[in-house]
Amino acid sequence: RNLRIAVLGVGMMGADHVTRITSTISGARVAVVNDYVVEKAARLAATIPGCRVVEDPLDAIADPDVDAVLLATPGPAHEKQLLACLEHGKPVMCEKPLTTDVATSLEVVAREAELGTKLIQVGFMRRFDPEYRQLAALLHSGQLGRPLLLHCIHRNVSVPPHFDSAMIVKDSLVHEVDVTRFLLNEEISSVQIITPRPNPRAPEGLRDPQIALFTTTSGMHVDVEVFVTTGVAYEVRTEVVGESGSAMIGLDVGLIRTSTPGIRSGRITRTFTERFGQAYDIEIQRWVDAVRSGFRTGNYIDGPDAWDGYAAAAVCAAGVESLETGERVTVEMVQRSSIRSPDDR
Ligand code: ISE
Repeated sequence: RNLRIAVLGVGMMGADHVTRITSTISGARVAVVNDYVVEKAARLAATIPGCRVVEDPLDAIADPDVDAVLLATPGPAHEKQLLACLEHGKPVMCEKPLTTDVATSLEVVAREAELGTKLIQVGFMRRFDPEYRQLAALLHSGQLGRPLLLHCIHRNVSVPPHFDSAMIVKDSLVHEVDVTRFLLNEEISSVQIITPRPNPRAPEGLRDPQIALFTTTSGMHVDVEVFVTTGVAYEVRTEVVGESGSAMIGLDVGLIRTSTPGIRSGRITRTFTERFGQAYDIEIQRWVDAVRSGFRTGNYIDGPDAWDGYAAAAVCAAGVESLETGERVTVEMVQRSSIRSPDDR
């Protein structure tokens, strides 16, 4: 039987997932949609056979005709909704962030551990992007030697009007936090954010661009340029420098060379839904497959888990602190071994 999914929050990302599940993903359908703007949910539901609106997100989670939940609501709503998913035993794909602060992220991790079953996957989609997977495979094959450095660029055309300087850390830089942990396989131990002269085109008061410096536990260095108001293109590049070689992704997206001497030009994506469309497709298909077999095997996720969401929150909290002081800030995290499941007792 097809997995019956409730999609909570049908803004840009949620609506994109509804289309994806309806037209690309096999083995699942959108059974319920919910949004705090009820009319928006109703308009969308009317276009999908067998889909209905449930007005209260907690009722949507508890609904007996919902097998799994896709959370694309604003970050501040996640904590309550994730805890409800755990309470009702519903597998959930949670768009980042897990929650908006460290304490509540840890609370979610601990509550899930008490259940003894991982129900929560976090939507760090770059881990599913074919280019990132190639980069990870190359690095992990040892062909670059041991990694020393990561250089990253993360540029957006624009951001919504409510986007503030801390959101550049928590919503945008968070992806490089996860990429660092995924590629280097280590926790980030300190963060420093440098704020150069802001882009005059950025809204008043927005510290954009920002330069972030991470140190990992074994002393590797990561630098990131995050610049979210370029007005030009969506550009995400990552270069790994190892002891015996380097490799970069994000440069040659549909590259076209023109015949003009000295000019290299190419086609570049404008949005993250376009650049990472394939990553989202792979992410959601694998999640659906995992959840469907999970009802037999007890394993409902295939990707980053609640701990990855918590670690990202801890690094971003240090980043936001550094944004205020300009100093390097140590990341405060509990030991993973302190999170106990019933099996450990
Ligand atoms: C957005 O929320 C995302 O997740 C995108 O991947 C990122 O590029 C953008 O900066 C964020 O606002």
